[in-house]
Amino acid sequence: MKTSILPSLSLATLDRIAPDLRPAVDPRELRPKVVHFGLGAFHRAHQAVYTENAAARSGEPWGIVAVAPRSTRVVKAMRVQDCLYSVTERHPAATTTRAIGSIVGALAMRQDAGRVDELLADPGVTVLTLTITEAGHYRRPGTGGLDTGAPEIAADLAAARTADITTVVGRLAAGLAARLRAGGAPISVVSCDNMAANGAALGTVVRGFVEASSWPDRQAVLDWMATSVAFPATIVDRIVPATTDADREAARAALGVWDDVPVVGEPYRQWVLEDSFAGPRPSWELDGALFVPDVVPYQLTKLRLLNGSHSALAHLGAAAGCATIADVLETGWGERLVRALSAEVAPTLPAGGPDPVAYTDDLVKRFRNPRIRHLLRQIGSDGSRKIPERWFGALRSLRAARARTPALELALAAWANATRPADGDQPAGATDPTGRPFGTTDPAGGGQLFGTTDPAAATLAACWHEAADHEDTIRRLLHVLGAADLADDGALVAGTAARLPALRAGHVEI
Ligand code: CS2
Repeated sequence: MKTSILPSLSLATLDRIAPDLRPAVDPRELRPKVVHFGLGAFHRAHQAVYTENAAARSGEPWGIVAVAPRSTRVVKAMRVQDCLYSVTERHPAATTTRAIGSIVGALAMRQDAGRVDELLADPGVTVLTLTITEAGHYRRPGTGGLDTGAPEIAADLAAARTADITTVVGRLAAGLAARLRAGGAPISVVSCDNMAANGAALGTVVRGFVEASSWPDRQAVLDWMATSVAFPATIVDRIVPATTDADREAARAALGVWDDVPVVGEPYRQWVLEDSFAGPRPSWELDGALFVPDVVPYQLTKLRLLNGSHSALAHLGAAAGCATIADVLETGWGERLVRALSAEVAPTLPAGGPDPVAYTDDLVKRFRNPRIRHLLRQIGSDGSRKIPERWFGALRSLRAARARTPALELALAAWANATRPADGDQPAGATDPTGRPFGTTDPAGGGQLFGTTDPAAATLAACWHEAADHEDTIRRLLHVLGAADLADDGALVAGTAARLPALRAGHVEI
């Protein structure tokens, strides 16, 4: 909340901030050449920074128009500031702040549908990037195909106008179809979400939408996508907690003007991209991005070690009463958990990626950074969409090799524990004070034991009421995640269920 009458950061006030804190390029020199979906903190602290540095170092005018799928608040706030905002890097011992100017437009997906249509059809726009979260893909658990039964997708398939489309998957499919109809210039669609084979995963759901549509030219759209739309796989990395009011105050102190949409992140950042673009792109390599023929070794290392540990720390830490990742690393078991999980999972990683031991050493340092308040609740949210990506690939390889998996079982038990309805353990058929059966938790309003949100919260909560015992609960929860094979692994289920009572009592034993 703005607490002073300081002017806002904007093109008009840029000369009030210290020259070395100003953007690396003059935003007025940039052109809209990249469209990004997902105007959150992560995009502003990651791809927007790479794009600005690439534009500054190449002299090419790569500007981003960022589209917010839902929130109009961030769009308004960005527009007030001519889309300028600051990134603060928090090192354990020092802090640096800089204004970023690579975003040249902020649009609301539905309210500004006409402008989004124009940009997606524009041959000058050759790159589309996305941060829409795992849940935003509407993948069918288990198969990864588009969940056409999800009400949002069904509604979008029936939408008469692009302004009525609410999912990014639907919006992207409709935008690509419009691009073909306007001439069909090739375009690269760059997924920046934490999923294995994220490019292919996104391509699958977008194609699934086109196939399920009633567009007369849907086959032509699919044929054109096969030749002219690239979905390179990428791996993005930077720890960026949600912005707080304290961060806004800190940005004000550093800049001397008010920034309503600052972002705060760790100093570390990484971007590895599959070198298979369909057309021109920013020279992100000038800012350290790595273009490689095969991202899989990097992707699995990051997903299984960093994100895998993150989810384990989030669910275990919540059980133990911690609030942030750095808090968990302060406990006796936090670092032990990261090291045990990494050591357990390392044999499943393909050769050609970072050394897992050195990677884990770095992770422990990054997680310990006391200046980064990364809330467990943020990381633990959408667990049903995250943990299959982060744990199940490794779990399946290890179980197939008959290896022991105690760290993953502990993590799985902690996730299961966190899916209990906030109302606590209730007998089957019990109702809450409003007369609703327990387990009909509002998916938008959290309702899980530690306040996390999850699109499957109600279904997961119901597993606790329908199950005969803890092993049965674990089996049911795994079925909700589409992991029937893991639910059939009796030793895994028993090992996981055995951990539940201690976790329920707040004890983490590792
Ligand atoms: C985190 C990630 O919220 C989460 O689930 O695990 O956002 C993580 O911080 C980033 O992937 C780091 O690159």
